Amino acid sequence: MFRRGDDNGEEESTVVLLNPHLSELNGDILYHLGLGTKTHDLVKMFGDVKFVCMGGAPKRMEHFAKYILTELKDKLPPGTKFQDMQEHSYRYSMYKVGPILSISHGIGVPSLQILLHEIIKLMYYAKVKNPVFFRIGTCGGIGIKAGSVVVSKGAVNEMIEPYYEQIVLGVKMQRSAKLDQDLAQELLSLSEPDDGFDLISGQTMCSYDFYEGQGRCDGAFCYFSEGAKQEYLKKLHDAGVRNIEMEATCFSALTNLANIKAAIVCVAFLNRFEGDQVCPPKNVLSQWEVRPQQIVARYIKRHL
Ligand code: R2B
Ligand code: URA
Repeated sequence: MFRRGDDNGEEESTVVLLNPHLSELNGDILYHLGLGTKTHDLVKMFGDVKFVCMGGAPKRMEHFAKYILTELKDKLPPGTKFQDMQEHSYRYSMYKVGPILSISHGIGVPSLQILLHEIIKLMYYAKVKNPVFFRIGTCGGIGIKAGSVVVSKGAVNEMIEPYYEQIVLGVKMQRSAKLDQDLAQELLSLSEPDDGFDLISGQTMCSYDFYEGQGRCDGAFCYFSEGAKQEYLKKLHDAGVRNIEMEATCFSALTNLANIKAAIVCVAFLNRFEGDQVCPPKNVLSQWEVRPQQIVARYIKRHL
């Protein structure tokens, strides 16, 4: 394990970096974030961060940052403003509201994984203590009502195996796709009677594809029958899977590896037993997208 030297008497970050090569670098460039240890005072810019919230779409994460500012007004340090960090970020949209970072990760594991490498290093260089990471996203539900919100117990891959597999130097590496169970339980407890939606606990299946990989029959290609699809969805359901999305295994595995508390909260746009197409109009989907944000905002409010 590599921990940064405590050269100026300040406390170290609690984020674990497992890369011994980093100590040999003459400064580290976080290329996709447009930040660097030599060019930016990362402790000053990000040292106060406590919560890192990620989601696929840039607009959603901008909305979340603004939403959190109004929701948590009384809890945030006086003078806290909405900061658009776009000028720094090269590929991802990034917003900061006091101790909360809101960042878009794009679609799928490769995009998310690059962001996670750089954000985990950022937490470390900024000497952040005990950050909590959230993915607030969208998904397809399995046997649940459209509009329901799923708090993930853990993640599985398309073979229903509880790990994230990556090929490194031509060798398959398997990393456990674990999430913090206490955090998940606490999020579930934040449901309120007049929320108007169900908050559900379940395993999350992560696919590398939106179409065939998620057992959809409406992609450009499909070589299986509707019956085979239903059978696969039933197999997932029997294994405790309640939703399908495209980042969960990587998100769980890398936060777990870095010893970062993390949770995934996603709203289901449809029940996959009933179809493949996302049918609700945009305004309905936009309203639903706020639901995971509401739950995470309640958690942050409680812990600020
Ligand atoms: C859910 O929705 C996106 C695909 O439409 C993807 O990022 C995901 O995980
Ligand atoms: N996102 C997914 O990955 N799948 C869905 O079915 C809906 C949203």
